[in-house]
Amino acid sequence: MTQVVLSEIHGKVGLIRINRPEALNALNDAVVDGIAAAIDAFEADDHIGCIVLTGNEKAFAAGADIGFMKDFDYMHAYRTDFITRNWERIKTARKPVIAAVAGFALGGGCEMAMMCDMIFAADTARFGQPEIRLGTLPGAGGTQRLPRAVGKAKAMDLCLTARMMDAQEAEKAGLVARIVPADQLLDVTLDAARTIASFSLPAVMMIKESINRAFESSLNEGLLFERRAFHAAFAMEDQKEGMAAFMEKRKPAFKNR
Ligand code: DAK
Repeated sequence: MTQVVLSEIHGKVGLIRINRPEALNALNDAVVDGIAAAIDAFEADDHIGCIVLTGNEKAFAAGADIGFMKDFDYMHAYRTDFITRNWERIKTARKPVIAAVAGFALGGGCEMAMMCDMIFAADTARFGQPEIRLGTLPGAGGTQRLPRAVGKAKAMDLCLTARMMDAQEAEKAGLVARIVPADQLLDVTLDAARTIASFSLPAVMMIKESINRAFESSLNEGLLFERRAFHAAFAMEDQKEGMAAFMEKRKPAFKNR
């Protein structure tokens, strides 16, 4: 049987590939369980400092698998906690997760990319929330994360008309961190992930946690959270090492402590 999720280790970076090319990487339970299991493994591995989630050149993921869910009734969706149970694993990852998106990122695929900490897009990437066409709505965060990323006007436009947004528009709107020529997407994303993984992991995690706080709290609460984390960083050996290395004009040797 084909493995619908492949995971590889590239130095200190964990790479997860969604692998259902025949269905444009449509997301079913097996795929999302596989992604969750790969994240579990990379989170538990002290040698991994950053995770990359990608699809193939045609699709990151063209949405939740329509054939899989079309006959669900309310009680089934509610009792099995459809989407939530395994999808939330991306959100709870403490190490950074970068989505490398080429081709389609639609519906649940766009929502999954938005659950990651940032999106690197190939110039072929196309984002959209076309659920309205299916007589339903985004259900994995699209109506909440998209307006936070691109603003209300564009989120309404995308969710209500089902149109797709290309990489340029997505970058201009703030959904995407970088656009990369398609044939370089993985190399550039892995390079950025390697850079992140070369730093002190606890410092990386504190930065991720603090930035995420910006979306969960008032400015003052967020600033207080950041200040506490900053003060706590003085308890880290890596802070002593990082600052000593700067003063001594040498490369720091972080120990993730
Ligand atoms: N599900 C299942 N199969 C899919 C699929 C999908 N989302 N998208 C594509 N495929 C399959 C096609 O059926 C086709 O299979 P075969 O006919 O070859 O067997 C194959 O992938 C290739 O697709 P096409 O032949 O259609 O390829 P084209 O290049 O012509 O078109 C396309 C590409 C992306 C424009 C088109 O495939 C398309 O419109 N796909 C559907 C996109 C879509 O509507 N995505 C949103 C799905 S709904 C929830 C949370 C979240 C969600 C639901 C609930 N809860 C919390 C309850 C999320 C919902 C969604 O994501």
